[in-house]
Amino acid sequence: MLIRIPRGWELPESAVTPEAAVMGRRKGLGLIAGAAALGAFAGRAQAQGAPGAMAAPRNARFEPGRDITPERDATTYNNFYEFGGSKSIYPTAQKMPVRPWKVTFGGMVDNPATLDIEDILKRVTLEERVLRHRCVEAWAMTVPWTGFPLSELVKIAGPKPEAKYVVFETATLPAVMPGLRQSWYPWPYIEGCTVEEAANELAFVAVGMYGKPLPQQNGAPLRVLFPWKYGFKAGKSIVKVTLTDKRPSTFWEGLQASEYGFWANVNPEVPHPRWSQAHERLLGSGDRVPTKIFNGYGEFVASLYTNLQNERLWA
Ligand SMILES: Nc1nc2c(c(=O)[nH]1)N[C@H]1C(S)=C(S)[C@@H](COP(=O)(O)O)O[C@H]1N2
Ligand SMILES: [Mo]
Repeated sequence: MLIRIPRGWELPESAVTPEAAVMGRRKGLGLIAGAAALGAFAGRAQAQGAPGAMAAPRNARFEPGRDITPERDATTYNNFYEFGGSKSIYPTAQKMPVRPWKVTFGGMVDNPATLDIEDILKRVTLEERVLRHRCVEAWAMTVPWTGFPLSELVKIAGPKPEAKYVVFETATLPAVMPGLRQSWYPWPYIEGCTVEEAANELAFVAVGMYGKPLPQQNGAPLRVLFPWKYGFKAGKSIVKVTLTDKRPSTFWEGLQASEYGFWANVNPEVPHPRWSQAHERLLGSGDRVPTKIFNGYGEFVASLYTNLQNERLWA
């Protein structure tokens, strides 16, 4: 069988010019149509996910320093390519069943296991954190997430001393994910970080947002967050956590390594090959604000990289 992998310039427009596609679509969304769609989606989300609230004490250590993005914007403007290449995948994503949900822990671990999400939730302490999120496409949002430190998830697996990386694999459910038919993408969606990054207090696992269980389009029932990195590192709907001594080949790196590297730390001074990263557009208000190095989280994470100056840390 002949497998032809398209080169960067042959990729569909949605993959290579996210900015242009994004801005146009946003302007076209009528207020009334948007509100109606959201109402319908909220009803379905209630029926499928764990209903009701997901309250947890707020951790005030991570001050966002800007307004929280309206919930409606954060939950109707998404990147989740398994459901399609547009930002408006939220109606399609409602079909993904999020219970029961199992996560497999494996690789260089003391406790290889497949655990139900409910068992994982029993072993962690939930908190709320308001975190800034910066997509590589230069839009950003500020979201109150409910979840727990990534270090707690890694602890459940029990990494062996030789493990150097943590790899996260997203669900692949062809019956409900039409985007998987776009065969030029290197499915499954794999992302990863070093064990040191995973141990950093800022690395987070979200299971809720805005005081409610995560909606499907935002990565239900659990997704990772690295607030100092570009958003594509934040794998959604995780089914597998693997500890390894080899740097994983990640989804976006596999697609276009020159544009989306392994480290992907936010830096306003290192442009994407096709656009500037100096500013970002806030979902909701549409305000254009300067981007900060490490997305403003340098005090927590800069020390992770002092001995890695030869790595391509920023793109
Ligand atoms: N499985 C999966 N995870 C993913 C993506 C994706 O396409 N598939 N997109 C990433 C990108 S590019 C961003 S910016 C964030 C978007 O998260 P949000 O939709 O909750 O804002 O999810 C990340 N996680
Ligand atoms: Mo992104």
